[in-house]
Amino acid sequence: MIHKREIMVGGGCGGDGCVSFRREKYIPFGGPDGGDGGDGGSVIVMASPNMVDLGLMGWKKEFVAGKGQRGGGWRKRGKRGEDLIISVPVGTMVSAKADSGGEILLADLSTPGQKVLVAKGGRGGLGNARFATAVNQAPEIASKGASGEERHIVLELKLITDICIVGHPNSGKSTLLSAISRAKPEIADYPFTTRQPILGAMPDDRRDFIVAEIPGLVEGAHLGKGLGNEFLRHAERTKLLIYLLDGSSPTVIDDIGTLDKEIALYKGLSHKPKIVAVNKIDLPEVQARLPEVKQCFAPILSGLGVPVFYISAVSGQAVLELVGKAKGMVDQASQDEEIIPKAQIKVFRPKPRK
Ligand SMILES: Nc1nc2c(ncn2[C@@H]2O[C@H](COP(=O)(O)OP(=O)(O)OP(=O)(O)O)[C@@H](O)[C@H]2O)c(=O)[nH]1
Ligand SMILES: [Mg+2]
Repeated sequence: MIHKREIMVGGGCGGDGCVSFRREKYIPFGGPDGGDGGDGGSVIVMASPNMVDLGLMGWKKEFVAGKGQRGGGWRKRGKRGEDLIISVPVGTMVSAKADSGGEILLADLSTPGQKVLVAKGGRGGLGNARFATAVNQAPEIASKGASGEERHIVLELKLITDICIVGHPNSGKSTLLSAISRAKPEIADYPFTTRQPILGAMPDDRRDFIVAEIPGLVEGAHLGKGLGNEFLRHAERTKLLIYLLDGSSPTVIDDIGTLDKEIALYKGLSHKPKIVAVNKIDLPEVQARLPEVKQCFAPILSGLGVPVFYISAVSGQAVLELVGKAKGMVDQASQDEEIIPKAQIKVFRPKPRK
């Protein structure tokens, strides 16, 4: 899965203006009638619901929109150049690289169909008809079409989800995702089966909730270990985190600490609402240790206001209760977001270069 791409975009050149004179029988000195050139097309980046990966836009590095056509006689204006639309997944942040090396956010394409113009086409040149004056009634000049804007653009995908399941490798994230959503991820008894984020839609009467599983986190993930923080970026814009713990892990009590540390160390994740789910309680050895685990977790988690569920993703035990709570917390988080408006993102719209 490709999360970040850098591309060059260029607006199309404007078409040149035309030098032409009206020549008709019985109309001597018909005058200048050269038309203007058409404007160049622009490059537009658009969020498409059918895209899930920036890799799907191909490996082209340069995207240039169509040129405007030359003007013609009879004051005919040249045809406008075709716009070039680049489709990207919903959740793509579009920035322009500044000369200083920094990045300026142009748009956060968070809804399907949302567009941003990233390189404007050049204006068409003027035909000689425009240059006629009382003193110069037969100008033989026309202007050239302007070149289009050129920019270095950075596209970064950060998935927008309602729920994100995080956990150590093999804890049962894919099994839980397939139990609660329509996704059919690969499930296997070895770590790192899932190597890229997987999205699933969880149906509900009102709307589908979008659930994601990100690959297993190991200690040091925020520093890039294991499959690393490459994927934690996709948890940045979720409304709820489900910490999924493997109940059969001999270190289940410590596991929650290491998992939480990785999440807390990654920017912007520590304040997210969370639910803890201890998985695989269908196994007899997990059942045997359950009272001890509960005794340990209950006081800490209730003190923090974090709900905890003891579930089996395989048998479905307590999964419905977990889902009910998760949906409620997502709704609450959405309402809170509406009350506290998001920090205003400054959108720069630089003027095209002359
Ligand atoms: N007994 C039991 N086994 C489970 C349960 N949930 C998952 N498993 C098993 O645990 C193993 C790992 O499950 P996955 O769903 O692939 O785990 P994962 O967390 O997605 O693993 P990675 O993608 O490799 O990080 C598989 O053999 C599953 O069958 C459960 O509730 N009970
Ligand atoms: Mg998996």
